Amino acid sequence: MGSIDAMNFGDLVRKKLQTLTLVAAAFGLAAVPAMASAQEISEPATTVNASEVQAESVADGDVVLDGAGGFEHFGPDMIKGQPTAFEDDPMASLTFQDQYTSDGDYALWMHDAILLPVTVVISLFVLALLLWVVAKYRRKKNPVPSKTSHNTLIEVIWTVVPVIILVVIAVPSITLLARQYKSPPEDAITIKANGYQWYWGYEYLDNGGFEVISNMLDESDALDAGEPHQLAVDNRMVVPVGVPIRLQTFGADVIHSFGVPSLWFKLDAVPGRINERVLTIEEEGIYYGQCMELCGARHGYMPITIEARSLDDYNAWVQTQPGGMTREQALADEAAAAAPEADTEVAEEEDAGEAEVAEENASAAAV
Ligand SMILES: [Cu+2]
Repeated sequence: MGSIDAMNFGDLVRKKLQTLTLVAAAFGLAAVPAMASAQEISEPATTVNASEVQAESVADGDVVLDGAGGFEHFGPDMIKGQPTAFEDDPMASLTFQDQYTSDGDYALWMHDAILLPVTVVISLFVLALLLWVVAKYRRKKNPVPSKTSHNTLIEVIWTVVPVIILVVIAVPSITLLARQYKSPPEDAITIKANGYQWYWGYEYLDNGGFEVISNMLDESDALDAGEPHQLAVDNRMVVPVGVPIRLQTFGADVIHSFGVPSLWFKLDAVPGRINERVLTIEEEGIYYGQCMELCGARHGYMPITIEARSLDDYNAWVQTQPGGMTREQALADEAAAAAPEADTEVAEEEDAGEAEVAEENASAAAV
């Protein structure tokens, strides 16, 4: 008899634990990570242009010209987004990197102020319940177990409370999702990150269409430069700060993923389609990321280094690149490319007019 009653109480406790497990699983769903907003666009013709530029710059043997044209890259003192080793700072190594975008600030706040406290409180609550059951209802202390199988009040509570918790989490969670899906404004600067096996190429579509090929530095070069090995690259992705960037990703061979934790940015780079998300960096600095989709043998050796600079510095850097021009110059070029047709037409008309005059003169002379 006693053992059957004990099973009933055990079922009750098990039921409660199942509910809590469901709640914990639901948290995982509520906190859906950054998602790729995908647009099915066919690969634009600019790639051909870019590979030409690439071939050119490789032929020059002087790929990205550090310090060329008076432009100086940031030194290691400007490193802001990078992982922390446990040995250096155990607490910092356990949590997210400092955030340098407004989405990142929001996500970090949601984690620190909502998710983590809720998780901690629920975990402690379940632990306390377990300890309480183990201590109070052990066989020695409680030889005749209770026959309780239902308790309406407690069942209502353990249904309603998790629902309230989920609703509280859903509000900031959906807000964060919506923020990440926001389309870039029309005047955003377009930069396309191409994932190759195994390096990145950054195409500056609004600045002349050149492509910067970025490879990982080997250990001695990285340490000489004062940068972390396996994150430092030879040619950085230079971007303007405080300006919305229309960051597109594309996989040139297999699926890669462009991920920079301190900028709250992760977007898959898929062959045959362009993914796009807006990125606005708040502070000048150097931010490290990595390919975040297993893409082959050297997947672990295709880091990302973003150097965020003032718009003036960015424009200066752009002009040190083969075929690089500021957006104003690029727009002026476009306008000029459209204009000559009109000029030629006018010139042809003038020529025709002159010929007519000459003919008239000739016939007059003949008379
Ligand atoms: Cu990759």
